[in-house]
Amino acid sequence: MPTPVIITCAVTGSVHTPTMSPHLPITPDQIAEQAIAAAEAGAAILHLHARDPQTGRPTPDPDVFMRFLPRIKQATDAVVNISTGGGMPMTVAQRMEAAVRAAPEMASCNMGTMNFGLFQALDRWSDWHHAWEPDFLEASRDFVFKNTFADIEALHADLAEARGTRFEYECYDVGHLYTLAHFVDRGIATPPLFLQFCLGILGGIGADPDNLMTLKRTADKLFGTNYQFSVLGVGRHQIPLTTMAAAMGGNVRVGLEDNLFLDKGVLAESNAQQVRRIRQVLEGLGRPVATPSEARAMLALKGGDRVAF
Ligand code: KMH
Ligand code: ZN
Repeated sequence: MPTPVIITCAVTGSVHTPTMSPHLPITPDQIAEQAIAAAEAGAAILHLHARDPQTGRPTPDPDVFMRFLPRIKQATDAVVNISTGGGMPMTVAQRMEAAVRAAPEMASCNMGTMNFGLFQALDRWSDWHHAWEPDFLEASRDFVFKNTFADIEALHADLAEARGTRFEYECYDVGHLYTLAHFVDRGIATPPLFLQFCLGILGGIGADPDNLMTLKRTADKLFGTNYQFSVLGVGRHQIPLTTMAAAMGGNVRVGLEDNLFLDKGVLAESNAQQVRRIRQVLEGLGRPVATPSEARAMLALKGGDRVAF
């Protein structure tokens, strides 16, 4: 039997802003509805951020997360993965608050301090719905996405050790794999690892097939068979790179956090639409889609009944 593919759906994120798409979920109701529909379409993992319901600005407020997490849990069996990457200009402490409160099965762990340029979007959109949007994008020119060794240690102490949460290790460059190997050597990060190769962020590795091969080869060298990898490609690279990942035996991440479109010039009307699109690809490749319980077994997760929401 071919191994099943875990589809992660990253539902809203903190990279896109409300003007860019009317379909970007903003309110707790919208985030819950789209997350549930994505799970029904085949996503085994839901990667979640929160937004201020009035303005759409990314927020770390655990109370806002708590307005949609229980609803998602009641309606689906999907694995809930809470971002600790947050969004600009949150501090690392703020970014961890929701995951610490909710003790989810999974959280993201970003593997290096880096630039994270969003300001190129200023050339593509105008007539902003909210004054904060252009200011937010412009601020990325001088923002440091901070993920130091101490930050990664703190995440493992407060989430993995204290709460049994396991990580989606967000790797934006080859060096991030070596940082993860360092944490494995120290016994802090433990297999089976779930690596998310993030290609196409301005500040990280570029979105092309050769770079994906390099990431995979490096991970093979460092982690042997003790890991699973998944791929996200930003914007128009989403489907080509996730298709390549699936053909290479990996897992895939889709969702409006990473790409607002379904086809060139055509906005995706929902996260579920993107999940269905990659599902068609997987079916064509003859790779079965992992159920949430298969994903739990593959990633050694603690179970959906052991969370605090
Ligand atoms: N926005 C993605 C490129 C996180 O939430 O921790 C990476 C991400 C980070 O999802
Ligand atoms: Zn995210």
